[in-house]
Amino acid sequence: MFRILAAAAVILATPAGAQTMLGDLHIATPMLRATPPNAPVAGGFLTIENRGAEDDILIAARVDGAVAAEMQLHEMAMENGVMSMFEVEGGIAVPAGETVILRPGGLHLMLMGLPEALAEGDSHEITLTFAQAGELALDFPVLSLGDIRAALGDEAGDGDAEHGGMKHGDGEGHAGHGN
Ligand SMILES: [Cu+2]
Repeated sequence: MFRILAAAAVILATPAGAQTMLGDLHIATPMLRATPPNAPVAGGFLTIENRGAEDDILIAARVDGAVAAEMQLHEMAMENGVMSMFEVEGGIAVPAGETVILRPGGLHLMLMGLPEALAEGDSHEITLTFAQAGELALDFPVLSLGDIRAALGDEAGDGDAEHGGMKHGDGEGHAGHGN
C-alpha cells in the first residue's frame, strides 16, 4: 500500500504532468523555459497528439500581457550551418493520427517582449487556438532547460549547438536566447 502511494506521489510531482483532451487532441507536457533577468524572449513547449481522423492546426497561442507582450509559433532549423528560427506560416499542422512535439531545438511557442523574467516554479496560463478543436486555456509550469529535456525524454548535452551563433530570421534582436 505504501509503495503504491509513493508511486502516485512521484507521478503527481512530475513537472510536466499536466495533460488534457480538447476534442480529438490529447495535449501534454505544457512547459515554459525559465529565463535569466532581462531576457527578451522565452520558449514554450507542449505535446499535441491528434487521435482523430481530421487534420488540425495550432493557429495561435496567447498569454496575458503581464507575462509576454506577444506570442508567435516558431520553428528552429539549421540554415547554412547556423541554427536559426522563424515564424511558422499558417500555424503548426497536427495531422490526423500524428503526434507533434514542441521541444527545445524544434517547433516552439515564442514568448516575446517579457516584462519580467520567467521564474522556475511559477506557472502561466496560455490559451491555444486550433482550427478544428477550438480553444484551450492551459497552465504552463516554468522549468529549467534540463527539466524540460528530462520531461520530454530528450538527451541532454547538445544544448551548446543551439546557443552558438543562433540568429532569428526576423532580426529583431532575439539572437542567442538559446531556446
Ligand atoms: Cu523562437
